[in-house]
Amino acid sequence: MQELIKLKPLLSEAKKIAITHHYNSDYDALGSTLGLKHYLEKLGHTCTVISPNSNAAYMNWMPGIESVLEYEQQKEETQKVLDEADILFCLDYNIFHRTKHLAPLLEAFAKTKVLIDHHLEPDLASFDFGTSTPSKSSTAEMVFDFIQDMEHDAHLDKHIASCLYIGTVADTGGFRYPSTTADTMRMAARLMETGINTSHIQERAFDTKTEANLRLLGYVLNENMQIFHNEHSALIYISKEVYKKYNIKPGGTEGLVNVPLGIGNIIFSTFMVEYENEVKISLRSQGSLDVSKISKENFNGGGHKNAAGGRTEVSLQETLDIHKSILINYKKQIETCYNELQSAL
Ligand SMILES: [Mn+2]
Repeated sequence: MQELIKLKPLLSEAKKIAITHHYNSDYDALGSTLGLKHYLEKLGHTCTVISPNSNAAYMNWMPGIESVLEYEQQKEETQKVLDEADILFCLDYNIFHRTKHLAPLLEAFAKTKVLIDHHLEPDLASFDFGTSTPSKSSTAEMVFDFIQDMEHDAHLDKHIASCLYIGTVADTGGFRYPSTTADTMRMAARLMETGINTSHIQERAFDTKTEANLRLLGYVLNENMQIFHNEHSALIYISKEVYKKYNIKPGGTEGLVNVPLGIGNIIFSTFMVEYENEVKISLRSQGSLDVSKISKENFNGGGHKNAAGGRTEVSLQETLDIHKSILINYKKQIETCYNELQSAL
């Protein structure tokens, strides 16, 4: 894979460009892809953002979202865009299977493939150009860096800025996670200078709860949250029955995994949802505790050091048993990490 900036000559004349992100989009996935689209269109290219599946309705405020193709609903249109595209951009994922059913189409794409991503363990051999930097706060920040490296700062406008801003805010937990750097803050300042209303953007982005969401939160915190004070750990789980009873929509449990970290001595949080044939798991940690490693070793998953996902194909009860064994097997590491955090600052 060649450096991203080596792509510059290819972008010197108008191209047809397809831009993709991972399955079940989040604000960084859509913010980075739409931000890149708005930028590349200013250079005269024709761009289409392709989402592997439907995007949550609460994201419909994003500039350009109405033009996004959703593969699972628009298979023929997607195939046509990919057939005609000269360049395929892959953002906020680094291996094709993260796009699920869209993956075979992307693997078959025979022209230039470009990676921009910040997850661990990239499949570099699949891409011609790109950048893979796990220390970066967000893919949105990497798109900003690309625009700077192209010496196109003057092209930044409100549409590009809104998209990149919300992607970064979401992936840094509001500039809170350790991936937030001085560069991240300088970028935020530059994006604000375009005139975007950051306060309004965050209200539109995050004040999206429904009454059912809040009642579900009340229920699971009361009934299905376990706190293991000695292990500095917490667990929340949702069974199939509860999922149905509260009529949970995709994205409706977003952020629940972070809630127990609000307890001062909790630094490791696990969240499980039981579906028909699988249990999906989200893991969060603070400090040096590497949950992407824990997920890889126990839940067939991966992600970032402090935020990872995984899944099992066994019952919820068996998955809860795996969690029990994690608390035993990693107790020392969790303890060490907790002590580091106590002595920090
Ligand atoms: Mn991201």
